[in-house]
Amino acid sequence: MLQRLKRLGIISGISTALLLAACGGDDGATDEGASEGGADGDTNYAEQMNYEITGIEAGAGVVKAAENSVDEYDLDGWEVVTSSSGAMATELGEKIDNEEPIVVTGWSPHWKFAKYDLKYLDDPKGVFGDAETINTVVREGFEEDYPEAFEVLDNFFWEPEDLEEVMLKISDGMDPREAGEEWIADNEDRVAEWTEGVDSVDGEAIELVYVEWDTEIGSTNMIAVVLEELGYDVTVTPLDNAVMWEAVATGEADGMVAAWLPHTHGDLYEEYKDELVDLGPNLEGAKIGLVVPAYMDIDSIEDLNN
Ligand code: PBE
Repeated sequence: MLQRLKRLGIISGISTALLLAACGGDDGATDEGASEGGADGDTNYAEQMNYEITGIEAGAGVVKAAENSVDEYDLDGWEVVTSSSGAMATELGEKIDNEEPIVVTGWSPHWKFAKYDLKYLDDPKGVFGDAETINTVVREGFEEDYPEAFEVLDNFFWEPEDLEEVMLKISDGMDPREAGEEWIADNEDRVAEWTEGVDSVDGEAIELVYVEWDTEIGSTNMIAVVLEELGYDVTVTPLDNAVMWEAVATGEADGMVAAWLPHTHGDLYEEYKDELVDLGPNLEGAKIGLVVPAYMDIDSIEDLNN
């Protein structure tokens, strides 16, 4: 990861703490709440979960929102433990195999809802926001430099079910590029809506950035294949969330299809909106929140306190 960031020349923009958090995870400081009150012998969900919300990458908007929810709902002793999207999914699967309780920072679209019986916890205070869109964002000057690619990215719009199809293929073990290729082959009409009348090009290089979230692995690789079929030479580079935004704002990268708005990445959008070009939603009806297995006997974030 470091090497990639250095190559992009923007390493100074992120703190060591953030990097450590993004690469490491549990710092061991999460046991406090769990040891309190254990004396009465009856274990409740909170104790079984060690007062831990299973998070993903430290820079993710859903992690920030989960941390806010701990404050807003006065979740005493609770902590959001960061790791990676992959580690979260593995832990979710393991807990479900044993029918044990777990709370994760979740989002849709996501293959986990097709694979497991899950539910969002109600969020009466609205800490996680409402429905989100996923927007396409490019650097300033991209339209002038790459008018054909600009047109395709501007036209790019699909349904949550489309992205879910790609994500399911990848979660079943398919290489992300191959999953994109297969989806494109099965959805020629949809892709034609984005590419019709757009001229082919001759191997011009484009760099798309993303974060290794399941949604973004799926969407970024799919649209990269569409651009490659038009003749572009596309590189896709995974970064930390804040660095992804910075890379497009500074023009180090050409664009991304991973801007969750208005809430999840609202702070980053505010910071960079004057330095980048927002092409609007490529998907509508996305959502973030706290997610638990359906067999858990709670319905609201407020219930985590009991
Ligand atoms: N996510 C997936 C990201 C946006 C896309 C919900 C994990 C986030 O929380 O920032």
